[in-house]
Amino acid sequence: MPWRRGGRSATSPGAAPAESAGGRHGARARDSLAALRDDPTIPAAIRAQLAADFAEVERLLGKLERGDIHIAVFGRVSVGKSALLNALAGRPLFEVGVLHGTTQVHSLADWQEAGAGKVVLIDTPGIDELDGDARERLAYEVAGRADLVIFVVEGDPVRAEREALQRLAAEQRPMLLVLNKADRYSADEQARLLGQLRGYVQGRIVPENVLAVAAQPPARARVRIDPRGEEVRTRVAAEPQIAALQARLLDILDREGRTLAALNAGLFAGRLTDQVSARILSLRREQAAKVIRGYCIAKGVAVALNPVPVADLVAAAGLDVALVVHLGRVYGLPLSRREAARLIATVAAQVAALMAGIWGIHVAASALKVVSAGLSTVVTGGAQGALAWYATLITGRVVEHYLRQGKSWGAQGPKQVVRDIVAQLDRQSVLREARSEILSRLRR
Ligand SMILES: Nc1nc2c(ncn2[C@@H]2O[C@H](COP(=O)(O)OP(=O)(O)O)[C@@H](O)[C@H]2O)c(=O)[nH]1
Ligand SMILES: [Mg+2]
Repeated sequence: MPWRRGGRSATSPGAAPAESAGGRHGARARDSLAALRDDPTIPAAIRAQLAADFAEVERLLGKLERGDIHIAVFGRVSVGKSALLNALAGRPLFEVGVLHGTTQVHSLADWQEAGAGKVVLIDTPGIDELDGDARERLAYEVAGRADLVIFVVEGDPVRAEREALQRLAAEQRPMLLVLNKADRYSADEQARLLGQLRGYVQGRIVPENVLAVAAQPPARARVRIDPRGEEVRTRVAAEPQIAALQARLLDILDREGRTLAALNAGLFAGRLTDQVSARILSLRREQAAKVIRGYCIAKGVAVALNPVPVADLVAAAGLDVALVVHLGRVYGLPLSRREAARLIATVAAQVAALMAGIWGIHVAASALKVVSAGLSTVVTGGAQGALAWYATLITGRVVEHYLRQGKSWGAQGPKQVVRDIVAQLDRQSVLREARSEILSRLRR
């Protein structure tokens, strides 16, 4: 007879779910998922790149809405994962004894209680059927979906099992560790094995969640004497011994079911948020690099055509409100022209201090050095243009840094930011690239 959830009115969702921990967590998880789904600042390109994850967002929202709980079994091939799910379901939903199992999902409608969702059982292939990489992917995939993982072993865990246990526990996935085929062990052996398993997962799985079961004990032979006095042998299917696991699962589902589902959805939303922000950042970096380069070229060519005294170069290169406003848009932090002008004044002061003050002459000399023979106006202009390019690049990168920190210079202040960025840039190669780019444009 399949076991059922429910029967405890205190946990029925009608009983002020918003007040319960599960309800609160659920609401928070729903909010973060909905925020991801509806965020208008996530570019379409990123939504397309992460299409599968955004589909998962929809799925999880529906699942939270219904209150479904997903339980997955996990473990080596032939430990009895499918048999255990069948025993829990009370009917043969999953094929037992197949060597190359696949991931299979069955919903248990008859676990349904009024208002609460389904319990969904997920069977997985054995982890040692696959090569190492695939095993890892699978571990991640299963763990990423299930609200609760039942890790099944049939004895001392082998290396592959220990690795998978560690990995799943590291993902903070709620987990039960089940020793199956208990019928093969004496009471003493069982106690010893359970002790070992509990020690092994100490700090990761609480002792109550490490249990012994017999999902499909072998049929027993029964000998009967018939009326003629002859022995008749029959095989009697043995009942699964899973009462302890059922009780534990019911308890977990009743008390924490909604919290588990919310935790799972929350973990997913957190991971996806991180991924989305990483991608947005790299997309913005790419766009910003293009914008800055565009301004470097424009500025470099303009200065090359109208060479200015070196002293004016910084001002000419630095006072570029348009660049700053443009970068603000790339980073989704719009800047007014006035704000941009103030920002530029700050940056220009620092860049000027570095360029004109300490090594202004040195930079100018190195920019000019290569072209010392037969200086034509165009070539001199090219060298000056290269300096303007260099200053624009520094300005752009510094402003980008400021924007990335959410319009802040951070603890070190603008001076240090400018110094760091100047130190990151390979001056000679920037000047070389600038010169050749400018000259090629001038020749055109
Ligand atoms: N002795 C014993 N055998 C079991 C038990 N549970 C499952 N088996 C057997 O173990 C084998 C593998 O079971 P299966 O559920 O297909 O394992 P899976 O690969 O982990 O899904 C089958 O032959 C089952 O009959 C159990 O509790 N005791
Ligand atoms: Mg199986």
